Amino acid sequence: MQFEKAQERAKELRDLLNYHSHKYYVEDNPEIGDYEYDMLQRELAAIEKEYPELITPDSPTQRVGGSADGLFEPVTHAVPLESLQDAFSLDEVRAFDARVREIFPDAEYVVEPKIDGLSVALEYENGVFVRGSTRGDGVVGEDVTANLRTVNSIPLRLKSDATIEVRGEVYMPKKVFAALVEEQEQNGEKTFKNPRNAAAGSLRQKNPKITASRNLDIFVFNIQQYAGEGITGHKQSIDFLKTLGFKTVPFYNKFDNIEDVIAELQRIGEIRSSLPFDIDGAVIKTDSFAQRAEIGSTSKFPRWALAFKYPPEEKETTVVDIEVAVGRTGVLTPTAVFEPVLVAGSTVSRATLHNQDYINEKDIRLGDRVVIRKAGDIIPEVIRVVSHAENSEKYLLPSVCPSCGANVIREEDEAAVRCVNPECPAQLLRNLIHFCSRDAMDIEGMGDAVLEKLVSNGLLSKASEIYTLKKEDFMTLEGFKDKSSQNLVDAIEKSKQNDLAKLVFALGIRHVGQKAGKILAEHFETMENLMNADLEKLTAIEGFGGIMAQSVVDFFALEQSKREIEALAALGVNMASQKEKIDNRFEGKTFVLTGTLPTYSRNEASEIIEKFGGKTASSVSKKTSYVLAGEEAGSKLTKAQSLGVAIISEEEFNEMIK
Ligand code: 0OX
Repeated sequence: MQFEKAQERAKELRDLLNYHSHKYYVEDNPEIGDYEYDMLQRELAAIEKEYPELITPDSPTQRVGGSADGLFEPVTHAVPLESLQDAFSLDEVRAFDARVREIFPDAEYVVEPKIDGLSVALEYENGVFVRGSTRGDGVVGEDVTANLRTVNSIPLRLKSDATIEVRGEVYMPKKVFAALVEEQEQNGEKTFKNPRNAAAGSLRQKNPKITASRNLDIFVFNIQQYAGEGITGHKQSIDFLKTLGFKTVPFYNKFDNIEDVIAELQRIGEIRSSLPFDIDGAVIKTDSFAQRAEIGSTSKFPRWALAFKYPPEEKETTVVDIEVAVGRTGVLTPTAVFEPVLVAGSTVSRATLHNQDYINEKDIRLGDRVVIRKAGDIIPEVIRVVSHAENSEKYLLPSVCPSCGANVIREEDEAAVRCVNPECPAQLLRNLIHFCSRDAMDIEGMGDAVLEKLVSNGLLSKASEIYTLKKEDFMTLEGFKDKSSQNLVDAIEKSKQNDLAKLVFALGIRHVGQKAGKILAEHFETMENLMNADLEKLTAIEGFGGIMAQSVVDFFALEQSKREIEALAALGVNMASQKEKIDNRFEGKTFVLTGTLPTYSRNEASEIIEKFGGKTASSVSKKTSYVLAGEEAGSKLTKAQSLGVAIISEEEFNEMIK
């Protein structure tokens, strides 16, 4: 990969990984599965290997596990709890074998399921459980002894008086998880996303009673420290742990060649979904301890072990429908509905198809046989089409909005198809909130809550109806009295006099912000002129881009938009720009505002400047006439000083406009 490309992609990957890592570790609410996360992490690691200069201290590849958050006492592990090197293909498994056999041609391996839970260390003194801790970053974990005691399968006393430290994986059985999620749903609580997160959340409870109620379980798979003699290999060590009373990994067969190891990996892959616990792979370990010592470890993982990760389970099914929903922003989102199938432990029947490009790329059609999987064993997705139904046609998103029937549009460079109808019920509340907001029509008191009530009571179905509301209508709303209702009616009445600029912004035309609203109002002076403007006229305006111009044309092309404007006009809303100039004392002068002014908001100051024929700009240059500076003015002030531009306070400004 070229350096510039690698640099760009590395940043993208770091941002993505940091985002998902936060979702997973901090919010306990992952959006993607471990498999996808691993793939992204690998891609980044590969780039960083090629260009080590791209490694940054905040790169997710530099993080080894999570860090303790201070709630539980730290425990420094006497023997680190190492992590495992991952492999995603059988070629990588064979390469691992080749490396081992270079040193030990007679190596033997043990294959275990890789339990998807949390690693813990358990310490026993003279056969008594004395301390249990989480893995943490492998070197320092947290003391969770009290919580681990509640796990019934952890022996509190061993069958011998051994002094020993072992490692195991605490997990939540699938059935326990299902029951817990059902209970959480019934209680209206947030549910855990998967058994691993449920186990992690349960083990880090401050109250051990809660941990106890969660029915966690454990599989022990390693001796960390033991003074006893005579144990020379892994399989033997697990047999020994069993005799001490531990619940050990359920299968750990030994093989003397890699093809048999691979057959075992495949066998485990096949029984995976029927196991009563989640696994995220299988672990291959060199059996002989003497050989392990020779083979050694890297700074991160042992070279004598490998974690083989299974790709997510895939299933075939038939697409019976494609449903299209309109979101609050007007975006149309297609969802495939298919014949229900059991994948990775639960039945699924829907998957998002994202947008038209996604559908085109995979050529998904109604009636298709498709392969689906759960990304990270959580979110269902269609991976590919197996075969099209007979006589099927390419699927196209509807050309009209399924919610309101208005024509939809697709903007250049955008994957989404959108409904821009101002009356579309799916977007109504959001549009109304915008319409009434301070920088738009500025109707004081018409906030989210009031508008929501008006909509749900059937009193509002479009913005123009705001101007038909009467005092009595407000009186029907909970909490409204005579005075508060009158205040709202007055605020609505007052907003009719707003400048055209505010109304243009209030219409919620995509890409047309407050500034563009002003430019349009000043340029066209009346709503009628604006509505009649074509693309050519619009693009000719200074400061007005092609995307904005197209968006304005699309908006006014809609019948619903025209009707809405007519209704607003008929109800007395001002449709003209009233830039009454007081005088032209600021003609040819450009002001830049910076910092917080004592009394004026930025908008108010700009309006005053414009009323005296001046202009405002966002950055300081030689052409700037004045910088109007308030408190905490930053770099603009410094720039003005260096360019010798006049800097004035609000007080001086007030003098100028007297
Ligand atoms: C598991 C599991 C995790 C011992 C040396 C490096 C990793 N989650 O089931 N880790 C290991 O091995 C350790 N084995 C396992 N079975």
